[in-house]
Amino acid sequence: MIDLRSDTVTKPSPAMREAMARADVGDDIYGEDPTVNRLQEVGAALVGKCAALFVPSGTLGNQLSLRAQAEPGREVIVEGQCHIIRYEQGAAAALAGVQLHWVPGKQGLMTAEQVEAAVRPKDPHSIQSALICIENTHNAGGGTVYPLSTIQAIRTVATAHGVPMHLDGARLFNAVAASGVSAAEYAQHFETVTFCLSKGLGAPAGSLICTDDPGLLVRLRRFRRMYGGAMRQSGILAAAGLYALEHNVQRLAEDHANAKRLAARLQQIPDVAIDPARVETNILFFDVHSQTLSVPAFVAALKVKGVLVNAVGAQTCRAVTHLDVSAEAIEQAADRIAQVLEQ
Ligand code: TLP
Repeated sequence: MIDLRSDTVTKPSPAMREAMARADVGDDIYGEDPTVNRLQEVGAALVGKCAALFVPSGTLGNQLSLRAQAEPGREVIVEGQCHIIRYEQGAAAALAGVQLHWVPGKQGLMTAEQVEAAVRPKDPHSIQSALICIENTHNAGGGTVYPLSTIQAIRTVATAHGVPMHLDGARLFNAVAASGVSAAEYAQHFETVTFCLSKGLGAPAGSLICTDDPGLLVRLRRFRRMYGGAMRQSGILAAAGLYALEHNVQRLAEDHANAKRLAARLQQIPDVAIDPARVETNILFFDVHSQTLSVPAFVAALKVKGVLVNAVGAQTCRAVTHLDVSAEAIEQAADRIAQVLEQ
């Protein structure tokens, strides 16, 4: 099966499993797991922050960052198609008690002018803006990469209004691989930065929330416990994360090349609409305009042929490349997509 539904589907390699089996562990709620501590140090250093907190998922990383920086009844500025809005089960409202103020982005990217317009005035009637969130790369936008200059401009707005910033960097290292901008260059503009170990980096679970603020770290740790995300001998998972950071960051460019390869092949198929120029990283969206197959029927027929993609709209599918899909498998997937649509 060639699984292109997401880069979350990667399985730990034998070498990663070996690192997990060998991990030295302790009770992380006492701060005594040496492997978790090491991962937190390495991860924080990678993004140029002082400290990091290991959490089980990217969703929890986002939600703790919201909860720790925005009081209930405050407003968080986000882009309209971001993961926090679409895929976190309303947690911002249900758990953090914040109101999301969404800005319509272009392929997921907001401008500084839009963010400036979204910040509420500090008057006695207005709700107060507590946090600005950016997603880089932007998942629903098509794996789009924020230009550093846009982030800098949004930061200038945030600083002028005294509003902190959070980066949902679930795929931050994909942005790094595509742009050549370092993780630290991106991260310096944010109070909190999350990145996932369990997507293109290939670990089975885990994300890090990175920050320079020791007070914020205490709050994040307390809310992690409140939300049920504090773990005990989690060094077994952290060892996978360390392995991922050591071995799987540099190779992300291969996934981007595979996504571009797939886009080029899909462009040749008459019933498929795709703009290969919009494929910046490892996520691609394509439209299916078949006279005979609806998108769900296309996805089902493709599954029978051994290829999985996600239907994400009436006409639209998402395919994501990752370390368990080779260039050869990408060619096979393209062949099978063409066959299904020809039949
Ligand atoms: N994205 C998943 C699904 O939840 C949609 C995927 O298959 O792409 N931020 C961003 C930008 C993400 O894309 C995701 C996962 C998360 C946060 C949450 O990570 P997890 O799944 O670890 O909670």
